Parts: sequence; C-alpha cells; structure tokens
Amino acid sequence: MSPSPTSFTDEAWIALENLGDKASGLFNPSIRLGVTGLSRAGKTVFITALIHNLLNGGRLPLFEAQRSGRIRSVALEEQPDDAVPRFQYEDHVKALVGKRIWPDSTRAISELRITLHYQSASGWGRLLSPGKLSIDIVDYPGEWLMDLPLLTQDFAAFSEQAQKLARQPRRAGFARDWLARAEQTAPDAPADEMTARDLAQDFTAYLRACKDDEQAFSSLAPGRFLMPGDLDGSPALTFSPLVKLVAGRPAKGSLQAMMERRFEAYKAHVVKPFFRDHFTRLDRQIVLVDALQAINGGPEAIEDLETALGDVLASFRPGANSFLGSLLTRRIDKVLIAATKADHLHHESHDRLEAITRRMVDRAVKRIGRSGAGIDVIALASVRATREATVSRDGDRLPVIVGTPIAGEKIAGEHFDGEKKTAVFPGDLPSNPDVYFDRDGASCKTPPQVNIIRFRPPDMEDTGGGITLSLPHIRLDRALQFLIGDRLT
Ligand SMILES: Nc1nc2c(ncn2[C@@H]2O[C@H](COP(=O)(O)OP(=O)(O)OP(=O)(O)O)[C@@H](O)[C@H]2O)c(=O)[nH]1
Ligand SMILES: [Mg+2]
Repeated sequence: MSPSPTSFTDEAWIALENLGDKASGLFNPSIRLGVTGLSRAGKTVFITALIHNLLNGGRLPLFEAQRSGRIRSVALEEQPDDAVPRFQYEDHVKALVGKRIWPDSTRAISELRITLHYQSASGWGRLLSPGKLSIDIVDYPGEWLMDLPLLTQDFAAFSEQAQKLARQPRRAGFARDWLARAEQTAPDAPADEMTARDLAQDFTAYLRACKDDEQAFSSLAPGRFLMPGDLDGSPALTFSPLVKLVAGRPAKGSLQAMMERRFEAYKAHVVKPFFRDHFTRLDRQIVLVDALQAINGGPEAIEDLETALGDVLASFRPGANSFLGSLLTRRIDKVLIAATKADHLHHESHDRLEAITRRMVDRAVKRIGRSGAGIDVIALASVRATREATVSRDGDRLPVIVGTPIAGEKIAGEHFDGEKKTAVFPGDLPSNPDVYFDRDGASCKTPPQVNIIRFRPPDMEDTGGGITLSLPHIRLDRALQFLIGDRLT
C-alpha cells in the first residue's frame, strides 16, 4: 500500500529537518560559550559588555581578528533554542549606558546568539567563502552546578550526606533549626504538606547561610533551593533530607515516601534536563569569581573559593570513568577562570590579582587530580567604572582610582549622592601571593586587603570623545581571544 499523503509529508519533513541539522552545522559554524559564577559574580555585566564591544567595534587590541581588521560585520541573531529565555541584552545596555546603573540580578538561564562575519587569516581560507561564526552565549547560575553529585545518589544517601555535613563544626550553627526539626520528624508519619514545607524552608535557610558565609559552590545541593529560577514553591522543590530513615521501602502515604518521590522528581525534572539540554552541549566556558571579595574575607574565604573552584573544575574535567564522563559526548576544551571587577584596583595590581587567582586555580586542579590543560586565568573588569590618576601627598605620589560612588556609599565619613566623583586609594595587592596561602599562619600577619567602593557604571561621554562609544573594560579582549580567537583563523 502506498503511504497516505499525510504520512508522506511527515516523513519528508523529518528528512528535511535532518538535512537541515547537518547543513546548519556545516555552513553555519557555531560555538556554545557557557558563562557562569555565583550570584553577583558579574555574569550579566560580562555578557553585556562583551556584546556591546563586539557590536560597536570597541577597543579590543588583544582580540586578533578585530585588531587585524578581519571582522566584517557583527549582528545579534535569533537564538537556536526556542524554549530558553533570551538574554535581555537591550535592557541591560539601557541600564548600564543609558541610566548608568548596574543591571538587575538575573535568576535563571538565558541565551543569546551573536554572529560574526570575518575574513580568514590565511590565503587559502580567503579563497573559500568568507567566514561566519555564531556564538551562542549561555548564562547560567553557578549554583545549579552543585546538583551534579545528586544524579548518582538515592534519597537515603542524600539524607545521610546532608546530615553529616550539617553536623560539621563550621556548619552546625547554621543547621541547628533544620536539624532540630528533622530530628523531631518521624519519617513514617503520614505525609503532610505543612511538615514538608517547614522542613524545606529550614533546609533552604541553612544552605543560604552557608553560602553567604563560605562563598562556596560545594556541598550546597539542591542548587535550586538557593537559585530556584521559575520553580519557586513547586512540589519538586518542597522536600528535605530526613534523619532516622526507615530502612527499605517506606510505607505508602508516609512522609518519607513523599520526600523520596519529590527528591526523584527534582532529579528527573530539574537536574537531568539542565545537564542534558545545556551543560553537556557547551564547547567553552568562562567562570567568573569575585576573588577580591575572597581576598578581603581572609585566608578562610580564600580557601573556600579554592575548594569551590576545584568542585566546578571537576565538573568541566570529569574523570574518564565518572558518571558525567560517560554523559559528556563532547568536551569543553577551554575553561577560563576570571577574577572580575579588577577596576577596583590600580593597574599595578591587576597582574597580582591574576597571580593570586592563578595560585588558587593551580591548587584546586592539584586537589582534584586533573590536568590543568586548557584552563587559563585572567583578572578583568567587564565594565571599567573607574579611571586612574595619581595624587601627591606629603611628597609621595599615590596611585588612585577615580569614579562616581553609587548613592549611599560612605567614605571616611563622607556620604555620596551618586553624582559626585571622588578619588580613592584602593591599596595594593602584594607582589608575592604566598601571604594568602600560608595556611599554618607562619607569617602571622593579616594578609593585605583592599578598599572596595561600589562605583556607578562610567560616564561614556568621558571616554568616547563623541565617536562610536563602547563600554570601557580591562582585558575583556584577552578573554575573548582565549575563548574564541582560534575559531576565527
Ligand atoms: N566595578 C565593577 N563592578 C562590576 C563589574 N561587573 C559586575 N560588577 C558589580 O557586580 C554586580 C553584579 O554583577 P552582575 O553582572 O549582575 O552579576 P551576576 O553574576 O549576573 O549576578 P546574578 O544575576 O545575581 O546571578 C553589579 O551590580 C556591579 O555592582 C565590573 O566589571 N566592574
Ligand atoms: Mg545576572
């Protein structure tokens, strides 16, 4: 029997679509760039500044394709994934450039495609058709990476590990309420929505307190408790580990059965889709860290950041036999760890910030026992909110930074209104990073800190001189060269 017209059409469509997939890979080369970091690390500002500089032909001397004049045109294009929210570039630019305010916090994943038309650097390449590269930039919360270990755990293992962590001396204070409630809860009692909610709320409050204290990515699962995206209040997020579990299969209708079901739903409907649909498709990755905040937090905060970096790098560099290793069909071949907000320092300290961050990354890589190949470190400012100057005081010349403190900032008793500019001496970072890593306290000195003032985004008229304006930055071009330069040859 010959196929009916409808089914014939369907088949034709499928065949056409397959062809389209292959063809788009061949003729429209693309690269997926993941941008992550804990909340407030600077993801939104980084992506906005990157795109703004590319679209407006910004000063990017270390981005080779731009410097040599090979970039012919740059445009935003429709992103390939219809179900992922678009990165709201225009709104963020309006805030940064139009109003000189920092963009609002973003709470979930988003994506944007930017396409570069370029001329090949080689004579051979130029003989062929002009080059085209689409960059799909994916912004996702670092908090979500913490869920990876859950995929290999069942509810009993999850509960046991959570309990063990909650009893650690550093965490016990934060976990007190949740532990007390969990200990009073009988897992075989009938399932009750209010009990589940109270436990989930206490557990979330405990995780949040740890995160605020440690700045860590590690051991804070479930990540969506901290960064729920659009799932806030849903049953898949209303569960908690339990203590004193009933061994074996819990009775139907019991609290434990309910919690187990929700834990499995969280894994199936939240964690797996994120790793399958987003994480495993990335080609390159930048991880933004607020290293200055850790430096000001002292050796413990630095150690926490180092641990966090190890955990994150372990998900990008999984062991060959690990669960994730088997899940990854392609590999993220370049990872850039970027210490953000370097404009809080005078340029003499930029390399030092980089050296301190590099030391943390080296130690982290060593701890997880992986190779550091393909991993680089940079200190950058996506948006440079300050300018440099020197002031003379008592015959000495002091390197200072000049900017407009945001309304409400107070420096040496003076209140700022968001309009007035000021010069600040931020302090220097030491040339030798050792002082931050002296875990035995042999030097006994408190390592140097820096003064961090929150400045407004820059006044573009000051920097652009009336020509095409693009957001000023520090080393954004070097980051770009590392992340995509090799794809534009
Ligand atoms: N001076 C300066 N401040 C920055 C820079 N990048 C980020 N910031 C500051 O850091 C804050 C957070 O930046 P975002 O880009 O919103 O951070 P995020 O990682 O997207 O944060 P969430 O959306 O909350 O996850 C901003 O509001 C700024 O105050 C920078 O390059 N220079
Ligand atoms: Mg954001």
